[in-house]
Amino acid sequence: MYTSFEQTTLDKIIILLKSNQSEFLSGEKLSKSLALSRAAIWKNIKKLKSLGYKIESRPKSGYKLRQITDLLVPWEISDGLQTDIIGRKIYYFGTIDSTQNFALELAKRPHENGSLVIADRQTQGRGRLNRKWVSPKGGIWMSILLRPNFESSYTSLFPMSTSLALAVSIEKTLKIKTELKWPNDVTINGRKVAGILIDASVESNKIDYLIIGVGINFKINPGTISKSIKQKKYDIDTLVNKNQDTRPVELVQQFLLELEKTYNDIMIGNVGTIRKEWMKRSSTIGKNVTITLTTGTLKGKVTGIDKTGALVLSRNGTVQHVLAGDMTYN
Ligand code: BT5
Repeated sequence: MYTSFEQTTLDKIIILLKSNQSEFLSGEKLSKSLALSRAAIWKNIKKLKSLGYKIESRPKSGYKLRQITDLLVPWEISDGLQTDIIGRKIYYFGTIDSTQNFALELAKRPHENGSLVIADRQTQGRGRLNRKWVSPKGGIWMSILLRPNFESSYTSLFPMSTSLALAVSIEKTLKIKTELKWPNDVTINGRKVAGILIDASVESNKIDYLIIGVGINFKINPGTISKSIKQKKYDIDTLVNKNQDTRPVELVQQFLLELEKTYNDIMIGNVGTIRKEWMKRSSTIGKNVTITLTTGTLKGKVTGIDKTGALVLSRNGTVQHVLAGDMTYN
């Protein structure tokens, strides 16, 4: 059973406090504007403080907002969001098993499209092929449900377009240059800062829905993550260090906007731009690689990525297009 965090009183109080930041807002004014008792206002202020808002209260003057929260509560994401479809409906959880699982439940409701599921922490975050995705507090763990009416072959474009949208939004909001590693990694100096997982449901060769899962190590301790992955050493990094005071909300808003832009590009057949921008940021082109497939391994030199998002591999004078797999640099 899922209980998403829906609280309309809290966002109303925040809106009022935000628009009165130069003065104290009296409890009486708040209670009149929201038709709530003074006690109810006080209870909600307490709840907001527990969510990380810094609100000063003075007995005779009222309340004043000093600092907003770092948590990705829905009303902070919506405040200034510029998208048309993506993230217009938000489900927020403090802790969840996996945002991907909740989005899979949402997909059963035909009217849900563009919905965003986001959590502070996941207990069973997953990567591709059911691998474990470690998701402590401080990261951005989210899934987006989309219903593109595309042919199923378009599915392979989404790891490319999503990782590009993420790299661009990180550049724009945090001024950090990242590299893209095929098929789905975003790295800094070769260390993974984000991963993407696409779950697709296809019916009669058409995409019924896509769930785009995005895990971003926004402000995490890389050591804690590598310790809990019981496999060979994995290079992991964080976008923001623990003593940096950067909020994740701007990155989320920018990412949703960039994702919508690439989505629109795919819709109008403008995959060329996505491919070009992806290649510009890629750390994969020109490398000698080994690709592990479910059926075995392939070795070769990467010469590019094609217009379907497949990796173009040159080996012993032949050219091969690889749609999915795990890649390591030789
Ligand atoms: C991915 O898989 O990179 C896709 C990750 C998608 C996670 C998001 S979070 C929101 C949504 N809800 C979910 O449950 N999942 C999605 P893959 O390429 O298979 O990489 C998985 C491998 O990365 C693991 O086997 C570990 O070695 C490593 N790993 C696990 N947690 C990590 C982390 N936080 N940062 C970097 N690497 C990690």
